[in-house]
Amino acid sequence: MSEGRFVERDPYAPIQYGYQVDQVLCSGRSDFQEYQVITNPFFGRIMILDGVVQLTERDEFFYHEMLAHVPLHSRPQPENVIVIGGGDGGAVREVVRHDCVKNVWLVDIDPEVTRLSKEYFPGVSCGLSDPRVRVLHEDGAAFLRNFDGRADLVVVDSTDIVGMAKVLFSQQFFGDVNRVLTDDGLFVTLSESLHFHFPIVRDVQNTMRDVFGHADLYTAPIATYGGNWWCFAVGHKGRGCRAKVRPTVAGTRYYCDEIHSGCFLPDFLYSRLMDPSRDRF
Ligand code: AG3
Repeated sequence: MSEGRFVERDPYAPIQYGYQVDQVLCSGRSDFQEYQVITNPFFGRIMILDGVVQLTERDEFFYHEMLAHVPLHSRPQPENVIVIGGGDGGAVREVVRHDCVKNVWLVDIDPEVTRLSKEYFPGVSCGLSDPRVRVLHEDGAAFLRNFDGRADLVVVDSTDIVGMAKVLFSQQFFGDVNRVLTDDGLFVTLSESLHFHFPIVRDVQNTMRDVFGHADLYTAPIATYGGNWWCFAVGHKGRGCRAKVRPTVAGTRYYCDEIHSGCFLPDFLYSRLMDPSRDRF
């Protein structure tokens, strides 16, 4: 970071985003990754891990709301939720808006992310103090392998699909998720951008189909993630999450009935995505 400017090192994007830096609030290295918290006049505070923007005060809620509320509103009474990654607490903040949820396990390998979020992003980390939430700093893949309960929803909120996050997109990890899910359970994970990462999005769909039997895809506009047309991949055992079965919980700023029904990829685009001879729409 030099001369008041941060240029993102996005692993897969064909363009690079640059941000004006007003202040560097902190910068260092945890046991797992480099981190920075900076301020920008437009986005507010920004958390950066290994040179990639993870969240900004301005647009984080689009991502976190969509990650949690699309799957949760598709079930009458989800009770047990596991979030892998997401140590900042943004996804958990949305999960705990659901009164029916009884237990949330947040499993992020890096305690530093949680510490940074508590210190610099109180509006993101606030859900972590909810009594239903257990925060564990350990390997998420190992946690799932050893988990002996069942979950109605497993969410992966990781960094991009490189380095230590890669295992969270493997057939083997998906298999462990599948074992933990109830028969009507759902698995949701980030799946990069349709503009920039077409084959990656397809690969995740194919792996999900193999493991869970069914896969689906919904999207949301995220200002700060490369490609912007951001994907959420859903693995399920027969009943997906297209139908919303409960009124919207209080407190959302983006998610609502219209967004739920409009966020899934239309069939004509989905079939192009899944056509193995294509690498773009
Ligand atoms: N998890 C998704 C980060 C993806 C960032 N990618 C990028 N900027 N190219 C973020 C964690 C927030 N809870």
